[in-house]
Amino acid sequence: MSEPDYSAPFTLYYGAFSLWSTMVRTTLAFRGAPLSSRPEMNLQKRVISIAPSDPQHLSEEYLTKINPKGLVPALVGPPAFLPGSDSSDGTVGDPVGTLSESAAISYFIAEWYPSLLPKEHEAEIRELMTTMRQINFAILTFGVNIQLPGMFLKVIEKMVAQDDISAAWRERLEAKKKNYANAPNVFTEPALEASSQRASELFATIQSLRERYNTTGNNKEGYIFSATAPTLLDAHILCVLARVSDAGRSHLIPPPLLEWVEHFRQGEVWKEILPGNSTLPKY
Ligand SMILES: N[C@@H](CCC(=O)N[C@@H](CS)C(=O)NCC(=O)O)C(=O)O
Repeated sequence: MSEPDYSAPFTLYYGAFSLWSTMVRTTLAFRGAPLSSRPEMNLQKRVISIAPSDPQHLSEEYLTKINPKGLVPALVGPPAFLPGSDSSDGTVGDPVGTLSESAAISYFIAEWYPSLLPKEHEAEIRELMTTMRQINFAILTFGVNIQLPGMFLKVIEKMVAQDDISAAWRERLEAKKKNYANAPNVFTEPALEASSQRASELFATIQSLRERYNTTGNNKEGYIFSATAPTLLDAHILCVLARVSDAGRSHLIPPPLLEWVEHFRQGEVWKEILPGNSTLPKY
């Protein structure tokens, strides 16, 4: 079999204030050197507004050609690299040429840039990435009185009321509508309690790893497993810490980790990713 074309173009669709997008952008910022057999990934980034006033993620193009789930981030590239996935649970799988989960996108980037997923810590990193994805960060951000699903429902009602929209677009909008309508069953007090508990356990585990590897001897600098080489776990957890702290829930975070994330936020990587510093959307 011939080698794939490593100079082929990829596009990362991301939301400027989307937590899961920010994790992928930080992973890219931490990428290090590519595999010696490959050039830098030929990647362009395109911002997609997910604000109710300008819902580009609900557009026909995005829902029918980019990500049928209507979520950011999404990585689009040559099918030789991104074969697509069928979902067995009745939700929409990734079509050929797309990856639409922040973890899957980050693991894909780590195949290209191996320092993001060092072999000696891979099992630990994968386990903690899975744990992180059992936490509902939207409920930790917006609380149980989240307004966004209701706002999007109104937007979608108007869209589907038009007779002249394509069947494929209508189908995807109806699926989004169902999800937004289900929000009151998801954003509940017990769910907030469970996510707070899980987040605080996750942060305690990260803190104990930082103590175990003690990479710099101070709380502010370095990464979880190394003083100088960040992994994709650092990228994802730093974004989560910033968001949980911005959302007024820093009591869930051990003080040394707060020092770590505050220091990171003063640095160049964060300035480029979130020039206004805050992770919170303004809508
Ligand atoms: N499991 C997905 C979650 C992606 C996600 O929920 N993205 C949010 C922004 S952080 C989104 O696109 N929201 C728009 C909507 O709900 O319609 C991932 O890890 O990438």
